[in-house]
Amino acid sequence: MLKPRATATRDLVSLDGLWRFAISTAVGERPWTRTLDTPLEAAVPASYNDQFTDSAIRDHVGRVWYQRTVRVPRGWAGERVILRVGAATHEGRVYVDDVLVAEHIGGYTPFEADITEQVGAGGEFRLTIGVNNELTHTTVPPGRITVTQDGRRTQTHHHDFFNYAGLARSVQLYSVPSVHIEDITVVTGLDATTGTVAYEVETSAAAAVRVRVLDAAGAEVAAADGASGTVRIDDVTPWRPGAAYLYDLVAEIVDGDTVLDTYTQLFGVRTVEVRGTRFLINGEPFYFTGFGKHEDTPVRGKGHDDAYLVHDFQLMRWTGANSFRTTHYPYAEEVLELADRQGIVVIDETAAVGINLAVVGGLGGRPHPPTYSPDTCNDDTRAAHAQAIRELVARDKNHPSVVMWCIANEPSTHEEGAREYFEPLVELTRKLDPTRPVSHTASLLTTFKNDLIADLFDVLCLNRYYGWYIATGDLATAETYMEADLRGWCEKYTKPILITEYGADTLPGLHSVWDQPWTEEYQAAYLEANHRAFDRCAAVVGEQVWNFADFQTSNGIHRVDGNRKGVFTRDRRPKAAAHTLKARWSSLNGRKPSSSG
Ligand code: BDP
Repeated sequence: MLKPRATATRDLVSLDGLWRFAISTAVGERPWTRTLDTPLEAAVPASYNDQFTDSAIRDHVGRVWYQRTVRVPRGWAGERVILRVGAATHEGRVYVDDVLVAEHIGGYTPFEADITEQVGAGGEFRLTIGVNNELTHTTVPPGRITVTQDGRRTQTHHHDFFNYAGLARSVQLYSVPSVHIEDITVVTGLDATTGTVAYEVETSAAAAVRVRVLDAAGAEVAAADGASGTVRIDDVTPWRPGAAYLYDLVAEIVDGDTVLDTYTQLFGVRTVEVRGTRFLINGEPFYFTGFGKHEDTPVRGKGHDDAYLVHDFQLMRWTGANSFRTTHYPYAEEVLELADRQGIVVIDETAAVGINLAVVGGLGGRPHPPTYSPDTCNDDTRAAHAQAIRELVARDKNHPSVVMWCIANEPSTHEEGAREYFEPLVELTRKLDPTRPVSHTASLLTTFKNDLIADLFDVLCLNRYYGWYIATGDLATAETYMEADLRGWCEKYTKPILITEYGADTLPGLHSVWDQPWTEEYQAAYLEANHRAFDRCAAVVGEQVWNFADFQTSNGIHRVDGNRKGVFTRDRRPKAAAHTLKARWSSLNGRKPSSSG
């Protein structure tokens, strides 16, 4: 799926700004058929929850309505008019005047509607988008709605981050010519100093296609005729972690000398491969340093914000981080584009977080409902999960920064049904993209002894909290547990191990000379104890701390104004641990610590 761009044959209009806004209980039936009768306006892009002071809005479970008037540019006669919603969390319905033009399930991937038949160049229309934040056992992520004694509906789910909802990414209107490019896929290879670029251009109707490859200076380095093929770039400059280099693939639909449509797809030439216990980028072993993150900022919630994006990348670079995981859902496309340009390595995750009812039983393994059953995660959940994978790969397949798919965070992997649930999803991911490794992350409840699915995946991604949820405050024990855990996996599998989460809640300004959880010193010492264990295991190919910054959660007794495992505060000030990471990571430069055993 192409990201809309203004090109010589396409125009793009942003519909961001203030929209009329109401929750469903505040307006009558079929509110799209008239001007929304509401005193409220909400900013787009942003989650709506924290924009208002009314808890009935913040905690609303169900649909909300956004509306604005849109004028189609007068020069668009004869063009196709497409409306694109960057994300409607978790389900969206789009109306142009009285007509339903699009419906989409899944809160973090874009969707479009061709509204050419409903609108006219120069004309105005009423655009209404209904967004529903409900999570059920057949959505991704899953959740459950219950009704309180006084009749209020409440939402529960098996992830800790706040269920921010609304239109958190841009809404855009764009034009394309009647015969146009619908999609482009680029797969690159490296053959010594030559880059290979296999490309495929999909068009809306049979048409003559030509492509040109331009280097970063704009010089043409390859060209070909035809909608698919392979071109070669001599003396290629590969895309490397920390040293990004991007080429343009200029695709054109031509009729003789006339260019009917043109779209430029950026790409980088790089390879990714898992060999034995190593993770190779361009044939060289890569050691991940970085974070699990969230799209989370005050007031905006999960709303995309370019200033935070730039600042977060600056801070990551400052710590010496070379990578992050899009925990726990696909991030805005702008994030991946900046990662492409800055050479930051990305593990791209679906929104499948919390496919796990064993967490209800806790670490003590108390009885809990089965995760995989007709009444819990079932065939419909898996179908929604499959669709989430399809949409993720369709959107992000061309980003050189994306080196691995992560199809689920901390699912239940030891219960009956886990293998039946995951095997087809792994197969699907590999079919959609044979070039990238596939992973999921394993929670503390998944051990090398009880796990039923690890062999299906390429990399063992472990989320481990020794010294926090286990051996709390006892870092000596935590270190031995961590090491024993790693050794267990190493003995069973010949696969790279990536620590995708480890972290400790920390209140900035709280200090102690002793190993006291919640203090800044403890967070730093916790990380160091874990690092010592990682460095003793040769199969460890990287470490991503949980979390980059403090983030908002649902209310809960072990959360103080959110999850405080951030190395930075929610307003991006460093805790002491940021300096600990900077000292370790700055010198590594993508290589494994030399002391490694
Ligand atoms: C992990 C989850 C992550 C949580 C974290 C925590 O993957 O989303 O925020 O635990 O408890 O299990 O801090």
